Amino acid sequence: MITLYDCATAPSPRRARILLAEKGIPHETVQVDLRSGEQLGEAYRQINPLCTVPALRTDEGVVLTSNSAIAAYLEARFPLPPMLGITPLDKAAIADWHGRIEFEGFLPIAEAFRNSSAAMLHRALPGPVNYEQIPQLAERGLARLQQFLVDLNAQLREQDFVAAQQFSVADIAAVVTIDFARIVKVRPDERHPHLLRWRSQMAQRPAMSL
Ligand SMILES: N[C@@H](CCC(=O)N[C@@H](CS)C(=O)NCC(=O)O)C(=O)O
Repeated sequence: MITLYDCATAPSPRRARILLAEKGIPHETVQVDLRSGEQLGEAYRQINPLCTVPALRTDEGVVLTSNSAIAAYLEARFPLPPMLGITPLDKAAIADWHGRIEFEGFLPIAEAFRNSSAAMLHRALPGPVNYEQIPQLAERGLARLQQFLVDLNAQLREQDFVAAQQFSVADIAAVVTIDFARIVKVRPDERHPHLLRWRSQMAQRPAMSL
């Protein structure tokens, strides 16, 4: 049985959770309590030395430690419904937006949050090594996040999905990222009408409430 190491309150494992649900893949879930630091404890370190969630244990017993690896594995094992595109150009468009959402959306939010929150003191980056906060990175993260909202809104101007006219991992990552922005008190508003329309269409998919 596939096992997802999850944390119900964290955004990164939510991507894997939604992907598993959209594909209808049976699995077990183990909660890792990030608030109490369980990810840094010896037991979880034995499972994932990177001390992050999500991690996914495959049927073969291999532990995958990133959303990218998890999506690649699940798509190869359970091709339908496709979430990474089918044609070469669709695959390229989805990979392009998936990467942009991580680097231009998710990471700026993480930078803004982790470099300013008292709860993240000495924990400016996830993982086994402690890093100090750099307040200027929080400021830059907020500025980049505003630009990301503008760019994603423009991308959705005449489209129902983020990439390749189909539901994909790019939509999953974008929903999780837009919702995660609340942690730094940012929400799309009337300046982003296409983004708001797309987000309310996405809310009709049951997996998006996970
Ligand atoms: N590259 C990873 C990033 C995972 C990640 O950063 N997860 C965060 C939760 S959103 C985490 O495990 N944080 C642990 C910590 O802050 O110590 C992926 O997306 O798969």
